[in-house]
Amino acid sequence: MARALASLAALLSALCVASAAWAHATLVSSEPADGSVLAQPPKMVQLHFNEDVTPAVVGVIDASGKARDVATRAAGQSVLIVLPDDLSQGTQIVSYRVVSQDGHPVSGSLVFSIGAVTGAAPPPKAGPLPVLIWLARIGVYLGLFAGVGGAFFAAWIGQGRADRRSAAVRLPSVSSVRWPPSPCKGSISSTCRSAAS
Ligand SMILES: [Cu+2]
Repeated sequence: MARALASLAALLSALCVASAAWAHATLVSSEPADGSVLAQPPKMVQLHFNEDVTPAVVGVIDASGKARDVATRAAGQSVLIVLPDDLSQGTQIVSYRVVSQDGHPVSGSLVFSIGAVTGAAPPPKAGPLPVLIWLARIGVYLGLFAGVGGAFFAAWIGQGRADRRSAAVRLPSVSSVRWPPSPCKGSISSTCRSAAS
């Protein structure tokens, strides 16, 4: 029963999310179109949505990977993005975040290229560095393990030797040692005092 209720709740929440998503503004088209290659740098990018939107954050990353400041203007269901006039040849990335009429933010991005497609996005910093870090870590762990293990081993072996040595030294004198030693030696308990008196 609880399980059925839980799945019903999950279904209802999924439906809510879905209906909320339907109410969000969606990008219908853009000029230039996503992925297009242009001969000349465009003056602006126009984003056309299915409902009125308010631009929140709009950014352009140029072909050299540099973030550029752009001016934006809302015009009903469209957002106009005025581009810098010194965009270099290559692929530019336009990212946008707009607010739907229901107050929900919608974000997305599109790319267009001037002249030719280039790798506009800087490659993620992968390569030999992480491998070196991992090797160093493994080395530290191995060293730690060997160090602790070695110290333990040395202590253990050394302890064993010391025990054998002290035992060998002590053994001949065992007969001269009274065992067990008197429990009252150095004790101040009342039973010991009464026994001593
Ligand atoms: Cu919404």
